[in-house]
Amino acid sequence: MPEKNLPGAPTTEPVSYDEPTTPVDPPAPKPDQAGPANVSPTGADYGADPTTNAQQGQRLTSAVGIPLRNTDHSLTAGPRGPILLQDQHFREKISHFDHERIPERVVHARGAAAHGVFEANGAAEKITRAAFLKKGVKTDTFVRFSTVLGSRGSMDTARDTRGFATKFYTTEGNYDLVGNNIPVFFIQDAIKFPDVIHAGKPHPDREIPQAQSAHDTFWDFVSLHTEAQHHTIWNMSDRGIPRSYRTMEGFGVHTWRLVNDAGETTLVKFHWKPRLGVHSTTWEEAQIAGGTDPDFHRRDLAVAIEAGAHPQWDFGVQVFPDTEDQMFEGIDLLDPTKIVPEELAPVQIIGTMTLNRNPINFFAETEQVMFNPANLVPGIDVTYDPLLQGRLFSYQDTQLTRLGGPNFQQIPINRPHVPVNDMLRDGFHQHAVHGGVAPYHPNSLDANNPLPTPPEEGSYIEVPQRFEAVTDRKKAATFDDHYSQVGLFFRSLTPVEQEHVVNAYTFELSKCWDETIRKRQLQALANVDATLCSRVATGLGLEAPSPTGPAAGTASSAALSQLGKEWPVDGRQVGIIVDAASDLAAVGDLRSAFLAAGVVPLVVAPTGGPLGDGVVANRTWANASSVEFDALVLTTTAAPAPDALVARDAKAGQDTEPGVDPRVDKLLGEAWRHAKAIAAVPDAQASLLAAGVVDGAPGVTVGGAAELGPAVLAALAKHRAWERFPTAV
Ligand code: HDE
Repeated sequence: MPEKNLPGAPTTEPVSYDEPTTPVDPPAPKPDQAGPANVSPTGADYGADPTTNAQQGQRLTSAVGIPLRNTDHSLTAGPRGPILLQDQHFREKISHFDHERIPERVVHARGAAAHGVFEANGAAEKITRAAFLKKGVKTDTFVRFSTVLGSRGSMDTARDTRGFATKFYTTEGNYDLVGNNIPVFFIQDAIKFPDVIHAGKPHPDREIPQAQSAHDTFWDFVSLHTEAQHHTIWNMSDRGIPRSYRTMEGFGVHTWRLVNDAGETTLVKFHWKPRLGVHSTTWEEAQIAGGTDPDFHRRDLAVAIEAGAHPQWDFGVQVFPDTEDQMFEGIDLLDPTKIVPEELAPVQIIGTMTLNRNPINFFAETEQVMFNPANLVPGIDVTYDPLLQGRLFSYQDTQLTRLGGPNFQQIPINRPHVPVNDMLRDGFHQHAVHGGVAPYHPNSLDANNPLPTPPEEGSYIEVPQRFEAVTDRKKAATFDDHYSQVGLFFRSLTPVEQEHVVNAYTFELSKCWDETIRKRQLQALANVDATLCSRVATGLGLEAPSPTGPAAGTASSAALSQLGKEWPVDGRQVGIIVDAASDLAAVGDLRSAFLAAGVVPLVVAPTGGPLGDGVVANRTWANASSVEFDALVLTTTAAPAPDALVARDAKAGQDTEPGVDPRVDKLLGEAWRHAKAIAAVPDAQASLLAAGVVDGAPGVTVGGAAELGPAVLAALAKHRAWERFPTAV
């Protein structure tokens, strides 16, 4: 290398350079204006879909792809020596584990989810231009059901409101309908949300009770904020303890505004109507399930979908004219503590959703999914319900902490199923490798990309609204009636449902230590319904106060009761109790009959294992719990050996009575108390009686094996035999 060409080197001879003889185009101003290719310089495909970047290949690697020889032993100085700091595999594995948990949702922490498909029937085409509501359009959905108050590990069957949040992956982007199984809310203004949640969550000193409303702070809040009384009576009803996520209604709660192609607007309330009907557990059943199977609802949903009993909901709207005052039949449509009875505005079905696929990974999908009522597609707009207005801020905001930064929309479950071209950049956990130099608008360097969509080509347009108002902190007088619809709800229930409401209030208030709270809540009940108040007061041993407001009305709404119809039995579970004396061939036939009807038969035997005639024990008498079954069939006496009985009774100084094994006795006794169908072969009649089951009572059948299947299916279609229990009214 001649030294003369080095810059700054002393030169003794003139330096010669090669000059270009032909002019060339200047290079592109910046090569990074082009989007980066997804292919490595050596031609390896990095994979366009990051979900495939995990678990590729068969061999264990580190997070950066280094093949590992061993993940069972850390690198130590000798077999009994200390672990070396240089063990990168150890540090990476433990450090990642240390950070595996993210904050749980501040509310609705406990949930379960499933994928599905929504198909529109076209009935909404006249009132909305939303593409996913056009006739025959099928849209992917992801639904997360949840409780509100409990922590992530709390029991499913707590008395609580249930979340019913649906993400529609439409061709116009994601639309989230973030609803509940109760059509009204505790409060009328979003600014009260932290207050009601602080009151409902466990007490801050000892952090108890978990996932319950039966405590002082909750009842302190709802008795002081009488607007909460409507939501509270729904909680105290059977709606607060659903049998299954599959048997819950869903409600959008707020009034929403739909816009059609002509720009005309309509107000609507959204409803999900379960094809399986609305069903609940009994209170005792909910409590037993909370102990024996805290995952009761989560398991039920997953098992039903796995078994092919895909739950379905019809999606409907109540429709109201978009008048200036946004009132309908005297009801302020902007007040989220009010329903519009279905008699005044029927629910019109606009499509059907089927949940047909369980998530592959709970954390990646169910935990990381985010919903936001502000994710709206063209054709759906908001109203000025003050609760909704606050929600439009809260959901985007909460994810910053929960999902750790502003890029949560890039998480696979949250991504839309359409192309995205935003100008959001950088931030924690950025997964996109954005090309170009001009993430601003307008620009000339990227040819003004991305281009806005003109309104006539389908961009989102906020409905123009005129305002003339004086700012203040107060609610409209039309929000003031806190009682009449609470009474409407109570009056619309059947006597047995009313009995459950009375029992729930009595139980919950009896758990309040402070008598002032109990009395204040009784005062609210006096304003709702005199009978309800006096029955709860009797249970609490307190005086029933007189109403302080206007006299209760007399109207009722049939749609508010859960009972009185027959529904499909898909995915219900029947326990068939057997032992060595059972006719196993008949049991096999019974199983087949149940399976053919879409019902899951579970054989409950003294021990596990194959029993003969192709019948296998699914549960044992010891590990089965009555709450797993919607009905029981007893195919044997299930009596303990006579010797044991005689010995027991002799010890107690009694004559020997027919007995039933205590484990089976418990199953039958609970099924009886929970109003479930019970069937038995004639030989087992004495065992039924011994367990306290009344032969011939509603929902109880004794008969030949061929009769039992149809009898149980008929009883299951009614959900429960509530007639077994006399009510106080
Ligand atoms: Fe929510 N709510 N909410 N809520 N909500 C959340 O968002 C909030 C309300 C509902 O499965 C949070 O991502 C405010 C009504 C469901 O991921 C949070 C107010 C209704 C879910 C939040 C309400 C709901 C949430 C917590 C009063 C029924 C679970 C985690 C204005 C129409 C969604 C999250 C899921 C979750 C705020 C009231 C339904 C904190 C401020 C009314 C189903 O953002």
